Amino acid sequence: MACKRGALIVLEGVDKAGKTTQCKKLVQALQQCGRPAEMMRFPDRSTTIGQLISAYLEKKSELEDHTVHLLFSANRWEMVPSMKKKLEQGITLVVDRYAFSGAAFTSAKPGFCLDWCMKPDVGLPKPDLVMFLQLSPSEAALRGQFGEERYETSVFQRAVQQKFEQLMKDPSVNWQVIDASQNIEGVHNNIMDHSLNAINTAQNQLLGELWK
Ligand code: FDM
Repeated sequence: MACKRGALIVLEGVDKAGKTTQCKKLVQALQQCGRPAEMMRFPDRSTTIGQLISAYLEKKSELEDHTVHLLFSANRWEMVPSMKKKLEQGITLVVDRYAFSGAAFTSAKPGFCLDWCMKPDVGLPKPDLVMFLQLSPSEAALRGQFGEERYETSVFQRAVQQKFEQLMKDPSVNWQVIDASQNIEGVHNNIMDHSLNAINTAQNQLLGELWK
């Protein structure tokens, strides 16, 4: 490795937990302390596959459940070459949702098991750190109404939360649970501490393969 690699850092959590706000703050704070960092999000709605997913989420189109699951995974795989390149260049990637959302959301649908849902993402770049922003359904409700997109109902979000809890039992992934009920700065400080640790550790390690 010519230079020290960047870390792959993922934020997961149920709706209203503040993932996007925290991803943005983290990238800014890392850049301000001289650590190159960029934000990514999945689904990446800018690609051809991402546009199919976006239309589905906005309920403008219907897709069979297995099909859309595989499209979400393909949307991650299509970004792998550029992700690897950036990590090799020493850029830390802060990612808003990843394969864990993929497995949790589809397996919350009737007739899907977690194991099947994880399979298409086996071998993706393995995050050095996955932070789960924890927020109880009652606290989430205090943050306002759900939006209009598919999956944005409290019943479905509770099922998703249970699937995330199952995924978090996997010791091969560096999970950290963050209390998202604190104020924005409190959550940010917590996230920043974990991220700086992960960046320092990752620079001396090879990038792993997820769920392999
Ligand atoms: N989602 C997201 C999935 O169902 N599978 C996936 O692999 C990913 C990455 O898409 F409801 C769901 C989760 C959420 C929606 O919403 C994307 P945001 O607001 O763009 O994160």
